[in-house]
Order: sequence, then structure tokens, then C-alpha cells
Amino acid sequence: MKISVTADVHLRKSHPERYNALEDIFKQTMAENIEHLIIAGDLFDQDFQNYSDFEALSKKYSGIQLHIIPGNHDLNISQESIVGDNISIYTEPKDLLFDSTIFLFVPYEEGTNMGDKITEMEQSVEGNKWVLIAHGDYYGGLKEQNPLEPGTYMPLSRKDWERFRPSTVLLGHIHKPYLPDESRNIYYVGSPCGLSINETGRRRFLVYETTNGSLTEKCVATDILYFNESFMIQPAENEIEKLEDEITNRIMSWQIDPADYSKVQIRVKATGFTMDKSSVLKTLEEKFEQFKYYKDEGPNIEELSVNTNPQLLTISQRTMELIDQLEWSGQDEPTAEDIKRAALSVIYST
Ligand SMILES: [Mn+2]
Repeated sequence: MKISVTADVHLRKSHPERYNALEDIFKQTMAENIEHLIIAGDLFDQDFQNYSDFEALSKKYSGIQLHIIPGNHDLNISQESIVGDNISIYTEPKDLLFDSTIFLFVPYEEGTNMGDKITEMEQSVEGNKWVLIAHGDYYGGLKEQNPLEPGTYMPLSRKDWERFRPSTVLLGHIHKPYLPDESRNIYYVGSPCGLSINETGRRRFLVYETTNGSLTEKCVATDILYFNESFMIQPAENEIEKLEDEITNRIMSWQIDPADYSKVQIRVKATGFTMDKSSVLKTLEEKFEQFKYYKDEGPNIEELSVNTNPQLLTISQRTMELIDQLEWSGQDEPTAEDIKRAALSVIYST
């Protein structure tokens, strides 16, 4: 049996693209004859008074059973506040059997942690193959945090995992599709539609297969595709050529069909040091000409400085070469890019 999974849709009247992304998941789920869709928290951007848009959408796809847990943004949704024969909202921990796999739904609750909530349900998961559906932070050397929401949200610790051993953990809360712990099968599903310019790229939902516990990623056809690109300029005779190549590579890396270019919204920034600021700006404008800027903001060159001193140019080029020769993991140390930026600012700070 297959089960679709999404999270963090953050439905809001002023953002029709989010409803459209959810509808695309409904359509793809129907097309594959999948009967269940799990929404792992923050379906709504906030608690509303009126959920009729969502109710109407759910009714249109009445063949799909929706299994919803509240997240920290929609803490107060309940079976009483949202109406629909195919809508189940779990405001208490709930176990459901899909084929021979137990799915434990743990709704978000302020001031608690996932371990305590799983303990309440220990009898139903103990010794069984089970999948955790929850909304919050995973603590296991977590690097990625929801930048909009610093602090701790209903954490799942590595210790909790060791104790209860779910076969797969599907979490909401971090909007970026993300696998924080591959060895423990812990996933953030991610938002099906970028919510802001910082939530970039193509978005996905997941399909879980109960027969073998595999997860398949499905691309969501969104109305908007955000991309946020920053270019660090190093002064050199060929700096503009290098910038042109870099821009071409970035656009290629988006893997967007030109037919979808009209959906793209970009933020573009140049930092570092240049010998010719106006050419940098012109290059950015020309190479990104076919795309729409987020909020019509245009390229940002506020952090780009000018330096034409030939001696400093030589020093900086040699330094960049040396940095390139070393290996930088970017794990527990800055990335090569960070180090170059810091080195350039020292060299040119005279
Ligand atoms: Mn959240």
C-alpha cells in the first residue's frame, strides 16, 4: 500500500499558490490510486476562524483520506473545527495500522518532547515495525534549523530514537526537504511550495510504500519557483567572464525547463571585490534578464566593493589559489567560500 506524505503547506488566503500546490498533491495521489495522504503539521499558516477553502478542496478529492496533525502554527485545529468525511485530525497521539506497519501520529504540543509522547503509546509500538509522524526539531547533531523560528520545538532526541526505534520518521517543521539522519531514516518532508525567497528550488512530497518501507520523492508542480543566488566576486582581469560562466552554471543547476521560466522568482546578490562594479551589475542584469525578481528588487550589489590596486590584486589572486589547493569540508568549519570572503576582506581592508 502507498501513502502520500506532505507537511508545512502553511495555507493562507493571500497565497493561492499554496492551495494549488496542495491540490497538485491531491491530483498526483488520485492518479496513482493512493487512498491516504498524511499532513505532518502546519497545514495552515495560523489558526483561522473559517476553513471553508480547505474543506471545499478536500471535498473535491473525497477519495483520499486525509490524516492531519496540528503543528505549532495551527495548534488549535481539531475534528470539531474542520468539517469533511475524509478529514481526520489527530489532536492526541494516535496509532493506525496501514498493512502491517503501525503509523504513530504525534500532534505538536507546546512545552513537550516527542519522547514523552511516544512513551504514552509505548505499548502499541513496542516490538513492532512502526513509522513516526510528528512535527518539531530533531536533535542529533542538527545543523539545519528553521531560521524563522529559533528555539526548540517539541524535540525528538537521538536517545528517543534509540529507545523506540521507529523504522522511519517523517517530520514537519523544517520547510526545506531534508534528511537530517540518513542512518536512522529521519526525514523532513518539506513544504510543497516555497513560502518565501529563502525556500528555493523545486519542491516535493513523499510516497511511502508499506511493503518495503521505501520512500519515493514526487515533484510538486508549483506556481512559483524561488531561487536565491549569491556570487562572490574576486578581482581579476577575467572576473566578468568568470561571473558569466558562474551564472550560466547556477541557472543550469536549477534544472528548470525553459517552459517554466515564467514561474521563477529570483534574488541575486554580488559580494566581494571587483575592478569594475558597473560591469558586474550589467552582467547580472543581462544574464538574469529573462527572470522576474522577487518583489521587483533587482540585483543587490550593496556588499560589493571596488579595488584596482595591482599589488593587492596579485596578493588576493595568490591567496585564492592557495585556499583552492586546500580541502575544506564545510562540516564543522567554514566553507571555502566563507574563507575566501574573510581573506579578501582582510587583504582589501587597508
Ligand atoms: Mn512548524
